[in-house]
Amino acid sequence: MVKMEREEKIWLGIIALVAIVFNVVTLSPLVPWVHWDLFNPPQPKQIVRVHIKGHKFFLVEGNGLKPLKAGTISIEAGVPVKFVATSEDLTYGFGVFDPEGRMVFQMQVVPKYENSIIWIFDKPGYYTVRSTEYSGPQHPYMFVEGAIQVSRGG
Ligand SMILES: [Cu+2]
Repeated sequence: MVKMEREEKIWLGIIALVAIVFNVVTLSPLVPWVHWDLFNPPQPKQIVRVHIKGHKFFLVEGNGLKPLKAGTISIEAGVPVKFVATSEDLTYGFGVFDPEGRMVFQMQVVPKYENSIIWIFDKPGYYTVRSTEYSGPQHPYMFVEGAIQVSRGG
């Protein structure tokens, strides 16, 4: 057995302590999403499918695509909604911004893949959709003001 110096033992102890503390903190209810991730993920009451192609956002309705405009997506506050975003060509971002312009969430939209996120809006209002991943010179125009109308839950 290799004989350890006193400092080595101390460092080994610190590393072990950091590992234990890290695991306890990341699995504890101190992190708000741990409960969802580990125990009971909310069941979405509504699924919103968004498709992106040629630097434009569309709402998927049946087998058709409807260009995303102000108020195209209607949601109730307090209801878990699953957003499924797909891309036909490039990697984009699907970012949602609240009426004050703050980002609420965003996800990367990788082509030929169902990218999804479940979200519960807590505040009514018109939310803006914007691409949050640079996708070429047309990227800054990937911006639909007030695309999501969140109404007060019943
Ligand atoms: Cu973009």
